[in-house]
Amino acid sequence: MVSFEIVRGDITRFPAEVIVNAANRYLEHGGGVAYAIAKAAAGNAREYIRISKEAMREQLGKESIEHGEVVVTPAMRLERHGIRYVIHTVGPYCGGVWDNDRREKLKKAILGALKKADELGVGSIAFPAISAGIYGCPLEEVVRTFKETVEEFSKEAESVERVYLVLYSERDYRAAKKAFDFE
Ligand code: AR6
Repeated sequence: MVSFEIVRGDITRFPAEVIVNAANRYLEHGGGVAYAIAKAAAGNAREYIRISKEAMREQLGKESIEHGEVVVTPAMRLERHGIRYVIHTVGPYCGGVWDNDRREKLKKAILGALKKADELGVGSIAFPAISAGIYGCPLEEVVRTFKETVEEFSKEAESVERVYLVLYSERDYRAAKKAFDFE
């Protein structure tokens, strides 16, 4: 059984073995949670961007990733919180618009990270609200898509037992809880 919980917090210090980054295709961690993770992990975001791009070349043999593809980087300074890996995944850009295509892309992004966590043999994984920030997807839809995707994944999960969705602001946390309980 896989549990799914919505919590409030800062993902850069959340004690899960894997934390997920809401990245862009080029792993240029310039803003949002990506910048926060990069800075907290390496001390300097530019250094973590270099490490991420190198990992992308090694793991995928290319310079950009598609929805569903993921890249793993070491936790570095985040290890002090019990974090072992960072998995980078890319959600859809919405700009306020939501449709089936975006839902599918977000599903792929979430599922890609969950499967990679299983491959790494970890028990816990924490996600930020992928695409609900700079990419402008409606938070309620993002929460719903998380719930659906984790349910689907739980049928095939091997090592992963606990999945967390970490909301940064109190407002987002409340809205996410509401959307989740409503389902
Ligand atoms: N802990 C948890 N959640 C956070 C944190 C944190 N420390 N900081 C922000 N969030 P975003 P996106 C929340 O914009 O929409 C970047 O530049 C935030 O409040 O980070 O997928 C990438 O490089 C929001 O709810 O990701 C891409 O170019 C959620 O994390 C682009 O932004 C996601 O917001 C990706 O945009």
